[in-house]
Amino acid sequence: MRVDVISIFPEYLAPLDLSLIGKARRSGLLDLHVHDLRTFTHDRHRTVDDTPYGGGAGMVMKPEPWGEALDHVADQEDSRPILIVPGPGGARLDQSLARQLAAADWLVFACGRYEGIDERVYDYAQSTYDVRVISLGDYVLNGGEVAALAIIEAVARLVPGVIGNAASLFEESHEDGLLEYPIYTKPEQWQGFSVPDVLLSGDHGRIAQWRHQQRLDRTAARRPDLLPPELAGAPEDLVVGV
Ligand code: 6GU
Repeated sequence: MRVDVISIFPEYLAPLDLSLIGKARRSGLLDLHVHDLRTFTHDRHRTVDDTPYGGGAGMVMKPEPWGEALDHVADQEDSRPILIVPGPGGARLDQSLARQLAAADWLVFACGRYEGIDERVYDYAQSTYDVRVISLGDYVLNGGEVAALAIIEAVARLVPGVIGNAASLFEESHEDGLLEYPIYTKPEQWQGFSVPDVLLSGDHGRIAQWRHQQRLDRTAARRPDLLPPELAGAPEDLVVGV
């Protein structure tokens, strides 16, 4: 998969050299390029923002540097990349969208700052890109960079080969609509807290049943919105709090 990120703070993307994503880059599974938006300015101050037409607070990112940056990136190959613009006004990222994005050959991230990017950039980009505005959730970050990091991590780990143990991708929260069960390792006793007996029983049937119940309980307690409708109003012995 190819990934390009355009930002006025390319240093924000430095963590993409670390851990599994860094390894995927070095192995060639992930072809990642970070571009400095200011490269595409032509004035002495390398200006990327200006005041909003119609008035209002804050500054707006100017269209010209974005137009040039998007042309420069898309010029490098001839397929139609997905352009992801991270922003609180976008469609919420979830595991199913991450899976959809992981199937793409090429993602480009346009990280906005200030109040956002001049709206005409979205219109202009449509001719070359499949444009998607994506949000992490209902709160506001200062810019798209941290969101791009999160989206890239959520997506890249689903690209075949990026995670060594592919089985670990199936047994995790949000893969089948329930949160994950609690996990324990040695020692058996720690700070007066014990590992639940059932996990030491060797009875795999009971363990599987216990884990499933834990998943239901946790989901009911922490994320009732995720519970399937047939369990949402279930009696307390089925979904009790954690
Ligand atoms: Cl994707 N961007 C920004 N700037 N703020 C956000 C967000 C994204 N998701 C939630 N808040």
